[in-house]
Amino acid sequence: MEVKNYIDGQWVADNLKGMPVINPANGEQLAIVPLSTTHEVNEAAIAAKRAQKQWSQLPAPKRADFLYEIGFKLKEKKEYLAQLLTMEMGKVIEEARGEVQEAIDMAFYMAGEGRRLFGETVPSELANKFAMSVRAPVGVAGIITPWNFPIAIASWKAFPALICGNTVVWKPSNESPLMAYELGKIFEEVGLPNGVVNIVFGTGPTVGTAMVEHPDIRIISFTGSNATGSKVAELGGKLLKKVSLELGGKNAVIVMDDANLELAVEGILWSAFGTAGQRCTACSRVIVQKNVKEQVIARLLKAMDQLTIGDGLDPNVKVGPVVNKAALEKINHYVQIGKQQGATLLRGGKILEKIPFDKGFYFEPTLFADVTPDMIIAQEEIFGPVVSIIEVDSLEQAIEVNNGVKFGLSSSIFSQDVNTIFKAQHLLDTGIVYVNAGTTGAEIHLPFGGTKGTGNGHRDSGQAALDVYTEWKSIYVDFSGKLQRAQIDT
Ligand code: UN1
Repeated sequence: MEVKNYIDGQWVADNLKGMPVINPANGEQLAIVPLSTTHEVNEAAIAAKRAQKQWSQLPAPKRADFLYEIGFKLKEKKEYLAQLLTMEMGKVIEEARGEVQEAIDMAFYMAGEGRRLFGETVPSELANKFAMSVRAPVGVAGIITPWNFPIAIASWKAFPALICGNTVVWKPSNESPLMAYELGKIFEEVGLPNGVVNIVFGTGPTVGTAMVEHPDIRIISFTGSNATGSKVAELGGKLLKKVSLELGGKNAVIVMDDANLELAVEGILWSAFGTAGQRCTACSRVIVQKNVKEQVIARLLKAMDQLTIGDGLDPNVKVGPVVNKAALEKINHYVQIGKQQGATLLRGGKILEKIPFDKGFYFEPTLFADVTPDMIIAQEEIFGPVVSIIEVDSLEQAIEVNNGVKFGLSSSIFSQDVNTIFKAQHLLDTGIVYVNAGTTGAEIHLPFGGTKGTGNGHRDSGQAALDVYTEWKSIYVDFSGKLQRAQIDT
């Protein structure tokens, strides 16, 4: 398969260098992805700018019609897309289906916004004067999406951008270009006008930077690493662009003495080892109250021993490969640091190198105990199937440990006590809090994002996404027939 750029309604990739796309489960080459230059970014931005005039003038319910059609197509192709998604980035097929469903949900949710996009009407302080606010598109939106949720996160960004009247230049990750390619084909099939969405494949330093620098791209929405995110913010900030960032996490499940331990362990397992731990929302710390620590560990180990590792296309497999060799090495590096700093390795901790794992990128589900809150493995994002057990005495201490990291994406507490639960949800400093569920599983109609180092105050998803892709316009209509001076002639 040869993946091409989609610019102004044409599939193009002439004279561009290509890069192989590898199935992380078995090392097979799936496709070649073009490595575009600033030239392609410029072409895409010009096309998007040209298309934006007409697109924004189309009534929002008509823009919504395209999103409904996109949703129907995604539904029709759900199984095909899910299989391809598993092949290109490794998550197990059940989760891949869930991810495509997330994109379907977002298409229909944002299509519904076509008949809402609420602004405000307020009384004016002056007689015979009308005051209201409406949402106006920002213009051309540049979206930069990661490989771990290649179709869901693209939908979180592109669909609200479109319904709000923006056009899009999209740089997908080089690790997961096939979802972008397929989504591009869907845009074409539903007859989205040329230039409304443009897809440019390539590297962050070249394509990403050119997007942030391009004068016609007025907003950048980025999901990815903190290192890249802060570069985007720096450059975008200097150019006075709107920049929406969704970065790392160091998410914890808190298990209190009174928790349903069976449920807690299920929640930990699902949120720690789902997508092989490569979610921003993955649980990588278990903060457990002293009295139940040994029980939690024993149950976790038993459950971990039953996890089948392998190619995610096999429906019995629960943990797939990680995305590539560099990811394997990074995870391994953190495991070595954990050991050096005195954490006790209870399970896993190794790269799987023997047949049938030798051609892919597999890391054993890993559990550390005796981890203290300040250890590197309890502070930095590992982005792999590695969990650390941290013991605490009280709820207060649990919250302190939870909040004592630079990130603030997701947190979770297992308890049966209403006071404990409400106190925790109030004090946990994260953008998402789960009660009696793991740290993953966000639904598309609530804001998604986090505090502190997880971002810069913006949110994907829900109504909050509309704030990213619109400017507020306040409109005053004076029908008094005379000059009325606000704050003076009252
Ligand atoms: C991510 O972790 O990068 O809540 C996105 C979840 C998914 C989305 C995760 N719905 O885990």
